[in-house]
Amino acid sequence: MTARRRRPAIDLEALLRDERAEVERALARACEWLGDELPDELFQPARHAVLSGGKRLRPVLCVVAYRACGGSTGPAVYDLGAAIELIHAYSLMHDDLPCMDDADLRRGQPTPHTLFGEEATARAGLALIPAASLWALRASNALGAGDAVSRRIVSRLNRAAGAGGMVGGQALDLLAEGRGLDSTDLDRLHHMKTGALLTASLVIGGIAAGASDTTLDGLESFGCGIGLAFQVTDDILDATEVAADLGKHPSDDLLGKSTYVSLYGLEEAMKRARVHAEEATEALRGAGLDAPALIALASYVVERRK
Ligand code: GRG
Repeated sequence: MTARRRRPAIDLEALLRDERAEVERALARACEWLGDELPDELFQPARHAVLSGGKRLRPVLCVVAYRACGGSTGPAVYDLGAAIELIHAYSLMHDDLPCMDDADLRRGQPTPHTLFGEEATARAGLALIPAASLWALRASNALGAGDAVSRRIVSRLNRAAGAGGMVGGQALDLLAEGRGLDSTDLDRLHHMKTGALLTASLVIGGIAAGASDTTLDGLESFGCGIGLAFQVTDDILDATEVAADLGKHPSDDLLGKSTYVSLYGLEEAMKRARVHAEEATEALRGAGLDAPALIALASYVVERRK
């Protein structure tokens, strides 16, 4: 008798395809609004950065967490996810500038400053920061959230993006260039630089859906786990894939940064990525959140090829 394989609970490919299609529509709406808000000199680089593809992981996490916490999906929650992606887009624009990583290729496309110039790109990136908050507020109002919930959402987005999160992590990263970091410092750096916005995406989805504190704590721990899993995997891909397949250049190794692969070696880094993803999944279960789509996304984070 042939063993029958169990059907996976979630069709990850279909989930990503469908969610990304909605996210792209929401980003197009955000860009239409940005076109009215920004002078053309700033709008062009901003639009390029926002609409140039990418995995759209942050908005997808936000929407999937929202649904897992009982929210019923409609355009407004995708707009909320798009607000988070505006912050992500600005961070990549600035990270790629000549004064930082000096990257010419991202998502298989020329980076904004190579097309629109450094000054316009730096300013357009800055313009996206307040725009993200305004767009999140608008989405939160459209979801029918009261003032207190809207405040929590916008405050969480800004805390994740700011000195205690992504900006702080980037500052640590810049200071660490050319120096070897130990595992505690490397985890701390990436917990802030990458993990804070990924975690906020989940928690914001939960807050918008009215989740309990226990559930939000579960999402928080899940986010910390997948944040580290994501970064370890990024380092593995950086070390093993060629720039043309990854769609980005230069690699962290070329930039003289400490990576999980330089710290642990390839095999051990792969093991650690899987362990972080498993711990994330356990944290969700521990909080009593039955969320197969989030668990599927935790696997995606370590199995992706880009
Ligand atoms: C100057 C201190 C200072 C701060 C400026 C530039 C900046 C603020 C922060 C950048 C932080 C940064 C680059 C975070 C991103 C980390 C990351 C994992 C990026 C790649 O994310 P993916 O793989 O990208 O989700 P896609 O292309 O799929 O959207």
